[in-house]
Amino acid sequence: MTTESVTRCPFSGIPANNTTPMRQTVSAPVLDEDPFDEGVLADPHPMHQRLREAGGDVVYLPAYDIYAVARYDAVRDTLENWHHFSSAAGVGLANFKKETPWRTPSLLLEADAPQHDAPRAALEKILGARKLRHYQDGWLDTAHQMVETLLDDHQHNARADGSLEFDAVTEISEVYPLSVFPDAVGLQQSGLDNLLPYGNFAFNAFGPRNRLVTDELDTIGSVMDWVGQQCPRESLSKEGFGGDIWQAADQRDITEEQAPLIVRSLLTAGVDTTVYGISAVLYHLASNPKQYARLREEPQLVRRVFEEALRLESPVQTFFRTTTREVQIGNTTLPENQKVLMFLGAANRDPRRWDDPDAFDLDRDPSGHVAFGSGVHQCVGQHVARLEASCVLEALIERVERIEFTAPPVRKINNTLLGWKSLPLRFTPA
Ligand code: QZP
Repeated sequence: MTTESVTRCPFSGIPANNTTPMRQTVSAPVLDEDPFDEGVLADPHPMHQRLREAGGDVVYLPAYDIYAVARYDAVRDTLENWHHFSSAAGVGLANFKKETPWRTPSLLLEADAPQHDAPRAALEKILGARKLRHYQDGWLDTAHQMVETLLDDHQHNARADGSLEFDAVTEISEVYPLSVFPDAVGLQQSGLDNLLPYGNFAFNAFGPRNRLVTDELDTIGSVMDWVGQQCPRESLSKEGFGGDIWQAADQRDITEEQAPLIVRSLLTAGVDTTVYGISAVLYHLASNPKQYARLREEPQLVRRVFEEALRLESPVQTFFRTTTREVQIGNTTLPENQKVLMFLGAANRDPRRWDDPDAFDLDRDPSGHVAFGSGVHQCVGQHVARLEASCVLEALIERVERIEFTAPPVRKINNTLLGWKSLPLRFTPA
C-alpha cells in the first residue's frame, strides 16, 4: 500500500479544510491489513512498517472495524491517556459493552479508575522490587541448578569439544519460570501443567475468534476450572504472592471478593509472558555471538540485554483500548466507543524514536520501550520478569562459553504473543 493512494475513513471524516477553530482534523488512512493473519503473526515486522508509514498517527482497519496506532509517540500517548482510552471495555478485540467476556473481567487489566486503584496498589506492593529481594538468592540458585541439570542431562550425546544440543524453549524458557513462579505464588504442586495452556488461551482470546481460539474451546474448560480452584485462600500457602493477596484482604486494602480474581491475574499474566521473554533474549544472544561474548566480559550488562531483547521482540505485541468519547490522535478524530489497537512491537522499532531500530545493540539505552506498556496499567509484574531473566542469564554466562543455533528457530503463533515454539541451540560449556 502506498501513501499516495490512501483513502480516508468515512466514519471520522471531517474535511481537511474544516475551519472549526482549534480542530483541524483529517480522517484516518484506511489499510487493508489483517494483524491476526497467521502469516503476519509469524512475521509482523513488514506489516508494522506499513502501519507506521501509512501517512498518519492512527490508521483504520476495516477488517475488524478498529483503529490502530503503531508509531512510538501515538502508542505511548494512547497508553498514558487512560481517561480517553479505557480498559474497562476489555483490552482485546471484544467490546465488553456489546459482547459477553469469556471470563469474569480482570480487576487489574480490564478496569479503570477508581475500581482499578485498590487492586493495583495492593499488587504493586506485593510484586515491588523491595519485596522481591526476598526471592533473589533462591531464584539465582534455581537458575544455576537448571543449567547444571541441562549440561548433565545431555552429557551422553555431547560432542568431542564438550558442546551439547537441545531445545532451549522446552529446556530453559519453559522450565525456569515454572520452577520459581508457582512456588513464589504459593501454588500446590499438582496441576501446574495447566498454567501454560491457560496463558496461551488467554492471550489468544484478546484477538478475534479465529482457529487459535476455537481449536482450544473443547479443552479449555477443565483448565479454567483448575485455575479457579487455585485462587481461594485455602489453596494457597500462607507465604508467597497468593498469601500476600489474601493478607491484603485481611487488612481491608482489597475486599475478600476481589482477592481470588487478583490471584487469577498472577496465574494469567505471570507465566507465558516470562517464558516468551526468556526465549526472546536467548534468541537474540544466539543470533549475536559477539554480543554474548561481550556479556560474559561485562556481566553488569545483564539487565540491559534483557530490556533490549524486550524492545526488539516485545513478547506482548498488541492490546486494545476503547475510546470513552470523541477524541483526537494526531490530526484525526476518533468516535466514541471505538476499539484502538496499540502495536507495542511496532512502537519499539519506530525509526522516529530509535536509531537503527532493528539492531540488537548493547550500546543503546533501551529504556522507554513500551514492551511493559506505559502509564497507570504498566506491567505490575515487570520486576518479577526482570529478576527471572537476570537469574537465567547470570547462571548461563558463568557456565556456557558459546551459544549457537543448530537449526532455524520455529515461531509459535499466538494472537497476542510473539515468540518461539522451538530454539534449537548448541551450548559450549565454559
Ligand atoms: C494478562 C489479568 C499484557 C497484558 C495483556 C498481560 C495481562 C495482564 C493482566 C492479566 C492478564 O489480570 O488477567
